[in-house]
Amino acid sequence: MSSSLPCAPVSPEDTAPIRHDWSLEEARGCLEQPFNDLLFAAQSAHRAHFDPNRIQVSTLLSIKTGACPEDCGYCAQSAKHDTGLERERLLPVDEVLQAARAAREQGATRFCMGAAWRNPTDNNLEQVIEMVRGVKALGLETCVTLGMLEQEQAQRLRAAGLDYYNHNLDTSPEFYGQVISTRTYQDRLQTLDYVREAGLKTCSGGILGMGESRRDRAALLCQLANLPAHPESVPINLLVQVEGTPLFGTEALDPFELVRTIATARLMMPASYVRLSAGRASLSDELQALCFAAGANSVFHGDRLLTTDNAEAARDRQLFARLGLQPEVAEFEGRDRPGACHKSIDRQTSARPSAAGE
Ligand code: SAM
Ligand code: DTB
Ligand code: SF4
Repeated sequence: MSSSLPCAPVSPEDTAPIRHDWSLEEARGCLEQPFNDLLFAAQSAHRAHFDPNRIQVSTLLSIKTGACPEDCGYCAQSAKHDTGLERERLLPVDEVLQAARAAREQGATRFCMGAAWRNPTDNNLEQVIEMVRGVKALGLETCVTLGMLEQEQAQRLRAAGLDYYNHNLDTSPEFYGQVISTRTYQDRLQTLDYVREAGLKTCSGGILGMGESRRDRAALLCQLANLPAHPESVPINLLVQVEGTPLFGTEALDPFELVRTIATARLMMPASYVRLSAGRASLSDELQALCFAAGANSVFHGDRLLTTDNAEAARDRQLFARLGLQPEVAEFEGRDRPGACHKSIDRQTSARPSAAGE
């Protein structure tokens, strides 16, 4: 049937608008709708802002492992839990650069460095800045996750050329106190403010499967989507249960809840990368494919995460090939290399001055 209406081009903002006024009821409504309706809506939003067959690939390295003073109930690295983890000092810069070179050879475009700190000292920061400079010089995007920052520390990282800062809200404000007692939700939001105001890109998401409710998952997504700018990258971690942590033995999450949460994150933050993050090693290929169909378009690639195993790199390569997923290609000096394709970046650089959160 033909329509008499003029056929106007549809912009991504029309089909999948960027909003910052999500109510908890709306978020829950998205999460709870029939699975097929949710997936259809999420796919439409994904296609409005991205090439759905491209995947962003990051590699993670623990630059300082264990003996963390925080008591996060999920974490192998807290000094408060007996997980048998060996404490390690901050890695030397050349070792980090060697790992970054290997990651680049494996096709990573971003190199993420994680440290088991409550917050970095200024001396720690100086050493991390050296790593950031070295990794950037290899043509990789840089991301670090170092715990809470002071305003000036965020500015120093930006001045050194850091691209992303990872700082997760993890769960809803209401459930947070049941998982972590050594810092508050407000502390996390404050660091996110400093990071954004310093001009860094934000990577912030959460963990599913910690015994939280669907309401908590909806509330986490509301917190992220109602920030002044959407995090450019939203990692959705599935709890990796580590023996010796308080959350070890938590009842496993219904895997469809993971898919639903990814789809809802895609709907609420349509121009952001949604990363299917920790927990992938335990997912079947079919479940991962459902997560990609629901709008996940980024992963950690490489055999290890920080202290636990990731999905094996060889298995990833086979899975991407079977699904026709193309890893994104790195950008240099703000220009796309031939073959690089990212609808959202193209649009943002031509029409919109800042990234996902406008
Ligand atoms: N210490 C810094 C901090 O907490 O911000 C940075 C490192 S910390 C390990 C980074 C993130 O990893 C946490 O915020 C949490 O979301 C995630 N994470 C840690 N342990 C995890 C686990 N066992 N399963 C899933 N995600 C985990
Ligand atoms: C994020 O959201 N997930 C990564 C990264 N940011 C730093 C960490 C996952 C850690 C998984 C448990 C571990 O290996 O210790
Ligand atoms: Fe420390 Fe980060 Fe682990 Fe919490 S999540 S215990 S802050 S390393």
